Amino acid sequence: MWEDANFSGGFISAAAYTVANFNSPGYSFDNGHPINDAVSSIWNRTSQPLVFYVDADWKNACLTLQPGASAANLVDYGCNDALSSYYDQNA
Ligand SMILES: [Ca+2]
Repeated sequence: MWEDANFSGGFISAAAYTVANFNSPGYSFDNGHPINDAVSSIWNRTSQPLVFYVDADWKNACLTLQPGASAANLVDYGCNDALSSYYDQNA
């Protein structure tokens, strides 16, 4: 996940397939900025479909990314600088 559109700016490689709340210790971009309400582009490099949510605890789904799929600009999905959790759809 990146802080800016087109896979640029601060970056975090999220190891877990499920994160309930981005507003948690350790969830910062590599530039130190918090990721909560700040993600602008995503590439799903896992082998599972991931659902991304505007609120913590998997509330208010915004988009689903299949394995290998990406979203270059979350403005296109209506949830730029808004994501707070994600979930492995097959979990
Ligand atoms: Ca952003």
